[in-house]
Amino acid sequence: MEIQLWREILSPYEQAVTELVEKFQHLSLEHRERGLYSPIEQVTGRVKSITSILEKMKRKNIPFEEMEEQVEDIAGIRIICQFEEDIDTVAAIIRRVSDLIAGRSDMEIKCIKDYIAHQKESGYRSYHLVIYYHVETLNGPKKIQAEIQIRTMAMNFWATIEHSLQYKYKTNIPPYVKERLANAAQAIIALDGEMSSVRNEIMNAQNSSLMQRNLVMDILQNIENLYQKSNRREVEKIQDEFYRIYASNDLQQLKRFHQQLDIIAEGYCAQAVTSEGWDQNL
Ligand code: 0O2
Repeated sequence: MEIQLWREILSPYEQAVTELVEKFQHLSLEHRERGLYSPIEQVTGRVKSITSILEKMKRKNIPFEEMEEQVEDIAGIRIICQFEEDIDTVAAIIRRVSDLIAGRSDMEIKCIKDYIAHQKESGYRSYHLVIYYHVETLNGPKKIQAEIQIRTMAMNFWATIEHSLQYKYKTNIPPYVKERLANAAQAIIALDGEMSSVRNEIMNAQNSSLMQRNLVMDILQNIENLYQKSNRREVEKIQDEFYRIYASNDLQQLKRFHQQLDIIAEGYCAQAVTSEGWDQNL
């Protein structure tokens, strides 16, 4: 058997994890920057440890030559959502990205394992997509596999605890602990259901606080721009007015103030262009 150069084998997987985590984090940021609710709460990734790869190969009787095809989760991405409905949204985004540009996409779905519709015997629930992902390496392009796990915060809580117990007890989790875990899994289903039932209220509250944050940032930026171009006294008055409205916690008033400030800023902009024109004509 050839010597296994693990660092070389795993390097493209490390690259894939870094790139994929960044892609999904960017997607989440884009939502927030546009003042939209993001279905992605948190993204993490890891390359499976060598012992964990070897352990899986032993358990599933996988020969070395087939490791990269059969161990599908060497690169693993975990996307945590607030609500169960968000899981479908994220999965749909991944399906769209891989379908939309089929043939040109750097991502292609190999298979889906829906452990939410089909909960595992252990009580584990999560939505898995195994994808093929293209990375550029020093030796040229390489197509590798990555597993994307999508789950709610509550599902993640359960899975994290259960996973650590698997380490403690190996495969022999005592029956009374198994039963407790099964009960906890039921409680997680109920919790996710409860949270979904107040999803609209929670989303509205989150959206308005996000909108307020974006408005405030925009207003402060506008005030700073005005400070460069106009009379200091006038800008001070505008700033005082902003702090007064901000303290009143009235989102509608804040929106109106934002619009007025935009008009003032445009006025200054037009003035600057005209005076530049004058300067050139002189
Ligand atoms: P780690 O530590 O996460 O890297 P399997 O036969 O179940 O081991 P399979 O069929 O190749 O694996 O893929 P599957 O079922 O999609 O599982 C891969 C990963 O899903 C696991 O990785 C876990 O992260 C998670 N998972 C699957 N089943 C369970 C479960 O019952 N409990 C918990 N907590 N997590 C689960 P690994 O291999 O465990 O390693």
